[in-house]
Amino acid sequence: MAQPKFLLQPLTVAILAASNTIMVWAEPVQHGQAHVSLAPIVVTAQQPNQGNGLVIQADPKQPIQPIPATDGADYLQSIMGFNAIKNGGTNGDVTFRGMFGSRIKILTDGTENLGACPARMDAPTSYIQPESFDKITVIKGPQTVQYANTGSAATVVFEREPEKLTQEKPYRGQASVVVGSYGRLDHNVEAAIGDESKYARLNANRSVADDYQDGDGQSVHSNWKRWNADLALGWKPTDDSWLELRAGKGDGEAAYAGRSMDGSQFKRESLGLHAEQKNLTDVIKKVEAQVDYSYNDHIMDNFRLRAAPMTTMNMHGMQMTVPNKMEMEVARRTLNSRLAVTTDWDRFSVVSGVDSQRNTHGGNMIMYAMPSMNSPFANDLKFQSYGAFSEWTYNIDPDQKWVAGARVDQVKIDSLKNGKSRSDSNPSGFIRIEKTLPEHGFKTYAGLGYVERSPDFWELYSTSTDRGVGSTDMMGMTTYRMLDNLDNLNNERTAQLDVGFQAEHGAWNTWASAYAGLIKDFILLQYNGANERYPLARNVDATIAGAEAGIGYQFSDHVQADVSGMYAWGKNTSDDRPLPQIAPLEARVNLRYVEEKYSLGLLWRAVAKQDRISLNEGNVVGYDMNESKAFNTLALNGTYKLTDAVDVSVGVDNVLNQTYTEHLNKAGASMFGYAASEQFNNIGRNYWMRMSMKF
Ligand SMILES: [Cu+2]
Repeated sequence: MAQPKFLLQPLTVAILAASNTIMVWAEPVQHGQAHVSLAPIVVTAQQPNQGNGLVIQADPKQPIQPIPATDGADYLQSIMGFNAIKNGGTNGDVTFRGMFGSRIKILTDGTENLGACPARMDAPTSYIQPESFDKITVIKGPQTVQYANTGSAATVVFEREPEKLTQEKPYRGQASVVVGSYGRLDHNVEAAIGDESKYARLNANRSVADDYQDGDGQSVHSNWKRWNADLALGWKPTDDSWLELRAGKGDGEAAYAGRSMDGSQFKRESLGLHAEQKNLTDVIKKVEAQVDYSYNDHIMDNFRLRAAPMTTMNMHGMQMTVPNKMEMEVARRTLNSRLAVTTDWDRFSVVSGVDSQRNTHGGNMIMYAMPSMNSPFANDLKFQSYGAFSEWTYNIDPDQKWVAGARVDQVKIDSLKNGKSRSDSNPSGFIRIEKTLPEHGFKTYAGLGYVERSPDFWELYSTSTDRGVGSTDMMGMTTYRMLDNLDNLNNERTAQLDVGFQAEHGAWNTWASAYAGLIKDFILLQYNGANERYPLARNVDATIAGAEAGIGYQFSDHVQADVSGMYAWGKNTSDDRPLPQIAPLEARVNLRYVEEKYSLGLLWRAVAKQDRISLNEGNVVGYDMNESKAFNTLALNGTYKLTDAVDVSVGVDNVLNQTYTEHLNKAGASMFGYAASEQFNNIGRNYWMRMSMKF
């Protein structure tokens, strides 16, 4: 990977160091302040928010524990309901309530960037550096239809906001450095300059880490390097108009303990134009339009970040042992567009719009020891969708409202290898009631949603089927690619009930969100062992249910405690067995002491065993290989506010140096000495420090 010289690195450190020195010296001793602002905390639990438990909002510019996130999946795991299928140190693939992949819509500023790897090494979250965003919004369940191809489990939006600079303060920004065990070093800079009517903003970051060690001191193949740089040019000709042109680039490499290859390139190029006009008339409150282009170019191989496995070949009658080097380059070019209009009329607020997604995927294969197996780069699949939606909010009174929405997506998938195609019309919709009892500090909701989705790229591309046209390779293995069988999988249809509440009463706050769903034609993958190169994909019927909940108590102005938990349950009713790849019951206990200048925190994470498994079944990335054991980990954190603008946070994760693996960790690749079905372990005790400065 080409690592650019990161010129900002020494600069950031210098700025931080200099400003600290100045601020510490200049710190006046103040007494009798009318307003006491407490030190920031390391975020380890869901805070009460406006969204009554259905909509979770998080501030990605605050540190989390474990160690501040390097990608979107890391950050999301700090939110109850999320887990991840881990590959190694980074680029995990999130699950939400046991649901995986396209069931979770991951959006950055309203656009979706799927990544290119047929094995999801570059899951959508792997291209997201959370600290470059201002806000993360998670909408649980199928309870919004505002985005193309509705997510049935959740919709996650990483958002940046337009700059609000003035001539008095024509700049704004934040810089942070994370230093941690095992060579972890992150730099993040966000800097904007401009005035009331125009601005330029740069987001740049870099993150590196070496292989970590588990609690037994065993090294795990998990190092990574990545960088991102994004520039936005904004124009606000009037208070109500906003236009932003943005361009970004990034690259990285990551070692995967749980795979037979590593990711040696994760190139991203993106370009976008976003426009917004507010208050067009008394009724038309907002018109938003956006066009986003992205290009992902990913290389995976088995020799750049690890030693290639050896293979014995017969060359001119002689047995020779040679390294079996291979690599694949895969790329996806995406063009998404969206137009949405918000109208307010009497007690109705309506967001309606149209959107489209188009992307083309292609790849090559290079086998160094067997050049006859090489295939040159060629495009293989093309996706197109056009959608229209309308989402209505009807305010019955200030404390009660109905929200409902409907959308339809027209999806067309073309195999560019054989000219076959598939077309689907996918409806989705929801209705929910939200109620507030302000005198009791109580908010609640109940909603019903429905989503129909076409099999996604991975379910079509990275699977086999027992029907259709097969091909036999030189090893004598026959595989059937869905590429040739676009019609073999039915659309997956989910109907789900979502209910929840949030309450604050004196020193107590509590929240819960629960769901129960029926999934018709759930797309399930079955791994049958060595004879099949690709998992078998098929439709089954399923029932799912579960909940996330939390309770917090404020002992005093300074001492808080909370407990939160999550549980997801799924059953494959066609075969009368559990749905696979569902993380077990988990609870997190937080104790926090917050003072004006500093805070101290303790996070205890207790995870139960998972015995509801379905052997050798799973999704594109992971499958159940055994029941998993319970474990718990302890983490400590602290912050210190040097000035209003500069704070330091420190953490010790896995304080007791436990050796443990999580249910969803992938099996370690055999070349690293793992036995069959032996999962790699999580990181042992590790330390980190983050310094951040706002300017
Ligand atoms: Cu890959």
